[in-house]
Amino acid sequence: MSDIITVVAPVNIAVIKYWGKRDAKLNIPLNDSVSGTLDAKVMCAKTSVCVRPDFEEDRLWLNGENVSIYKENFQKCLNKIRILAKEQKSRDEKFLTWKVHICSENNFPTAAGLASSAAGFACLVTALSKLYGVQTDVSALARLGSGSACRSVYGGFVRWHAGSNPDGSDSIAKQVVDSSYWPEMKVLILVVADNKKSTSSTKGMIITAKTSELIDHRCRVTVPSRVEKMCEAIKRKDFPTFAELTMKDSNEFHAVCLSSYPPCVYLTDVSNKIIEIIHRYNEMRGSPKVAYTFDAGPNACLYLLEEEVPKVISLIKYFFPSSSETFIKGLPCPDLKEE
Ligand code: 2P0
Repeated sequence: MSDIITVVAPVNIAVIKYWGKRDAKLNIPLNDSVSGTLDAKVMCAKTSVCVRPDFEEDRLWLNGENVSIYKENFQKCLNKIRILAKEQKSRDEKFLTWKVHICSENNFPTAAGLASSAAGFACLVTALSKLYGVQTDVSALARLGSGSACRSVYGGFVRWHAGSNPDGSDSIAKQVVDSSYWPEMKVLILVVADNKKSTSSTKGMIITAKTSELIDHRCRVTVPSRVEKMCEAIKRKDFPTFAELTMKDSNEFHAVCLSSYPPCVYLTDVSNKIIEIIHRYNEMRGSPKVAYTFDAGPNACLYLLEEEVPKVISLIKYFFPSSSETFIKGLPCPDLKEE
């Protein structure tokens, strides 16, 4: 006898960034963040989970490679779900003693600043919750694996509320608008480099929290007002305001990273060139038509309305003639689904 559940989860790209933790064990962030969820057909993780009485140990495969499941973030998710299943008596005791096998793959570069852990953990906890039959806020479970994963459990635009409870019970994601609300909104990913980044987000956040003199100002002053303005701009479908807030937040996030000691440097000359090109393009057009944002890596995510897509692709091709295969087009995505 066996039970197999397969789930697909999309990547999300933050427009107001998460950076820094109030509680590192529970992945409770210092600030709220907001993201758009991409079309799972374009960039997604796919995870299958299975329990069987004859499995001898819990095991995990990532992109075809057998890796240790005993990493802290996997254990946090798995243990929490097994505890919930026991408390809720959602499965019989025998089932809970069986070992689980987990198989996950991405259809995009892993750990290159393209939010692979977000999609991966959103998938993992959704699949495990179904397998074990637990009733809970899946975004809070995903957060235990990787903070930004809590935003990937919903489509459209999503806000992760930092919350104030010490146990993280109110540190959950909520949908701002669903994927059908602003269908003209598109995302282009420009893959500048698909190799693994030098400082992981988890490590970078620790360095920043310990050493940056700017992070406190960001979390107390800039982000709280920016998050409210961003949610309003999304609800109003006000692209110029959305774009300005997105670019300012990306720039401030990277300034905070650079203010860490040693500095966390994620942008490259090509990233900076893209920033310059987008500003020149927006100036020429008289108002923001494209917004760039960069995560903990050099790849650019461009938010823009559908009518701008061909023009912006031509623009990028003009400045980077060999870049034809580096575009990934993303679209707003419906909620996470089981296959
Ligand atoms: C974000 N990033 O809001 C920000 C912007 C990267 C830059 O969330 O330690 O992989 O697992 O909670 O979620 C990446 O951080 O970090 C991230 P952990 P995570 O998307």
